[in-house]
Amino acid sequence: MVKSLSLLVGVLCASMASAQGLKDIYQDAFLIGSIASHQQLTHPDAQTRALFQREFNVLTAENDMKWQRIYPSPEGYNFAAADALMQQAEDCQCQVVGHTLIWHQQTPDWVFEDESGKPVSREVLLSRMQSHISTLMTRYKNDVYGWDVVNEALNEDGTLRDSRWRDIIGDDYIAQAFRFAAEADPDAELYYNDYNLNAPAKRDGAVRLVKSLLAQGIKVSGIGMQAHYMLHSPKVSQVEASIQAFASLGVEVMITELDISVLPFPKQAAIGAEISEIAAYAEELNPYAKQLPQEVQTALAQRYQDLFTLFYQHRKSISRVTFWGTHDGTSWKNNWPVRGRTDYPLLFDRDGKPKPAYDAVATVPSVMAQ
Ligand code: 9MR
Repeated sequence: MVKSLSLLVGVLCASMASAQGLKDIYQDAFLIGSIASHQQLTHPDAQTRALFQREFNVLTAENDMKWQRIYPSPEGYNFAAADALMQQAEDCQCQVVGHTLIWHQQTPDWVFEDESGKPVSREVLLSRMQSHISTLMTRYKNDVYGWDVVNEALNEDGTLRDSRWRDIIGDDYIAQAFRFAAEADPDAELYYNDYNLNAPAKRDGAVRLVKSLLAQGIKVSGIGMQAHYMLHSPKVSQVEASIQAFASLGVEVMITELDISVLPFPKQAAIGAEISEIAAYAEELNPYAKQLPQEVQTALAQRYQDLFTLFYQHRKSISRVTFWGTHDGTSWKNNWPVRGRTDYPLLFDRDGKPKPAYDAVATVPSVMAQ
């Protein structure tokens, strides 16, 4: 009797343990997020659904809320995929982050032009900006708790990037976007999101930018560090310095687009996530086309563990860690900065099975509690 009871307890504990996902393991620390690709939104499969249910408590659309997708032409909006995201989120009891309202990429030319193709005036562009922000934020007021209001507005040296937004409106386009967002949904969290924020010059640029917005009385709730990392860079200490610098502004810090490439980085491409920088394919840039060698798998697990140890140490400042992809097969890293490679940047393999990196991440809180 005693024996069978302890066996039963053992089985129950084991099944409870396997029912625990990262969202449960990190529930006292920060939200754990994933993205939903177009395919996953429009043709949701049981495996992805199960993964969302078990592992994550916050979702972001990978592409389907970007201007080009949701408002491709002046004829009107296409909300189908974004609406599907809200449904998926409800199914997995996940919260939703809106990505992204204002970006220099993926915004159709018509937004900046009049009917004859000439650039519109500052007033016209501001009014289009306001209308777009208000349309999305009003429609998803009850579903989306936080928005990437402005994405990737900085150069690597920390200065403001040239873009059609900036050319036509002026340097205050960022402030205007945040003001419009605060008006559209006063309850929503509003974020500035960018890549390479670990690099000192860009980190300083983000600090200057957000400090200046806050000084003007503009609401900024948090800074999203995208975190498209590699096995050996950036250094954990650099990431930590940025977390500390952003937290000291009094805003939330989020790791918003985490993935770790194991592939060589072509010299001609700028490290980061500038999607226009594509380098030519070469066999030597695709060394693990068939499979990932054990030692690289182990190094990836160690790298994930080191980063999550850091994130967990700074859990008071970090509100969310979102992976940019569910499993390796769907990652954008297979096609950037070189098209057609086989990369292994996430916690789940191409069959949706947890990799050693998953276990490494899952054990951080209990190891640190000892
Ligand atoms: O992962 C996204 C990829 O599928 C798209 O082709 C690309 C362009 O829209 O955007 C990728 O996601 C980017 C994100 O929206 C902003 N930060 C950089 C990400 C990787 O390029």
